[in-house]
Amino acid sequence: LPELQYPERLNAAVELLRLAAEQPDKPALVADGQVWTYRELDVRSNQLAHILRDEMDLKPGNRVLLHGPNTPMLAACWFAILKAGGIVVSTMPLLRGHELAKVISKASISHALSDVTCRTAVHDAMETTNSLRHIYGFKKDGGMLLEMARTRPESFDAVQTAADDVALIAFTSGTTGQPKGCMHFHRDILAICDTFAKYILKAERDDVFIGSPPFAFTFGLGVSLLFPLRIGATTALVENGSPPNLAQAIAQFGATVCSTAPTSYRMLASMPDLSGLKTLRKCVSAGEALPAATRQLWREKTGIELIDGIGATEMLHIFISADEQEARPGCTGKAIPGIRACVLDDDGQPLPPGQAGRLAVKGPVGCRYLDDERQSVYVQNGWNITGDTYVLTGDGYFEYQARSDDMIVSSGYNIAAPEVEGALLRHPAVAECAVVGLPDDLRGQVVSAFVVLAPNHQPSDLLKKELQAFVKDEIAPYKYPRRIEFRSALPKTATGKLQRFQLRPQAESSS
Ligand code: 3UK
Repeated sequence: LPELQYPERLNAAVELLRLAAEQPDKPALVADGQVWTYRELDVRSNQLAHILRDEMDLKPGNRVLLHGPNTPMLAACWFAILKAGGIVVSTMPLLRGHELAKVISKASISHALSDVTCRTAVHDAMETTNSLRHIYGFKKDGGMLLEMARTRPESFDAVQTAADDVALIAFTSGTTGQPKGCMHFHRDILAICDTFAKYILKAERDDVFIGSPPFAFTFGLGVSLLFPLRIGATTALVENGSPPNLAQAIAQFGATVCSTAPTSYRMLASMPDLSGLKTLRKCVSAGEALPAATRQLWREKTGIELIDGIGATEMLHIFISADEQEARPGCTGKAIPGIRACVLDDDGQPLPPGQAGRLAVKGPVGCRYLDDERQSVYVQNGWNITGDTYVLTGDGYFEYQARSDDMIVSSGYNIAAPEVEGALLRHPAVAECAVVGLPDDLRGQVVSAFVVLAPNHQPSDLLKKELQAFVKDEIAPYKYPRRIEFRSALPKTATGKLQRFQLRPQAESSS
């Protein structure tokens, strides 16, 4: 793609704020009680960059921890760090001290900018790490740090980084074990805007973006910061993206483009009154497989066809997707423009359409782990092996099966956990569920479901039988869960994904 030919010298923060000159008074960021125009975002991030360089002694290439919920100030700091030549390391707002400490030492972090609401965790982390030298706190509307910044010059000579200098280190959410740090370049930040956002999402300048995932999850960074600013749109930032909050904020800001996870769409759709969502026109679902039932439910309730897309921290953002016209239930979509994708067997040979195998992708952005040992597992012969099992159809659609480690082999049958979950979710008594293969002498593994019941449903043996019969009716009978256990909650990552490995007997710490 011609748009992916970036100049050798490129600072993503400067590029993303280019439209500030053209539309200085247009709101770039809105949040509860705050409106930041394009000019303000540009000027404040320049002033903050002065503080980073002059007060905090930031040198190009230093790694800066950015910690807090999505707020205008967090966004301004993100731009300031890149303008000053630093590398952004965003962390999930709810991380505890010991989890932050791991990130700080793995990424050799020297500086931190933290929302005061999460400062305790940063201070706890400092006690066990020694690389961190400078910490500044800020309030969501700026606080002292912004007061200080306001006294600095309004312009800043942004560091002329190379297009392939590292701009950010993103940590995976640990769906299968320990979080891993992934490095991405300045050009990668623009590349995701100029591929997925440009060709699949196709939002416009008048759009108001909103979403639940924090910037620390690259899904959220893209949909709530990079995509809207790249096209000069407005983004509404929410600190807590739970479905009720998100619904309230959509109505408050008149949001038109919403991004969140499948479970969240399911919960939004079950609200008694959906009139607050009427401004929405485009909705992106990512993070986990989108059950066909959720796609259908959302379309029935809102008239909107979800844009499903599979992305990964390793790939920065979405690489297989389909717009509203091309969407096909049960399929994630096709390789997006600029990306090549195929399905490989265990020896790395391409499989013909119709056969399940390992998804492999290649494009402008790829995996670069901080630690080298994992690199050769994810990247093989130049292909990124995402750890997902897919079937490629004859006409180029990728049909999701499961995370490769969530394929269950029972009595010689291959069963994809998400398919069984999808069937269970169609039963009204099921609010949430997770399916795993538990070791079994007879069958090797036995399909086992952990079910969270919807309000007004009580656990009973009778209900177990009913659910089993229900699944047998919905999908091939051999896939039904022979074991069912009721739980009040399921183990999840900070990004809200199921941690199925926690439900298996010994938690593995691999990949
Ligand atoms: C799974 C999906 C089926 C899949 C992400 C959009 O989720 C993101 O990144 P993570 O590193 O996890 C990656 C893994 O999550 N997955 C994500 N989306 C889908 N599975 N259908 C989907 N639509 O196993 C993948 O390998 O946390 C998503 C943008 C940026 C991201 N980082």
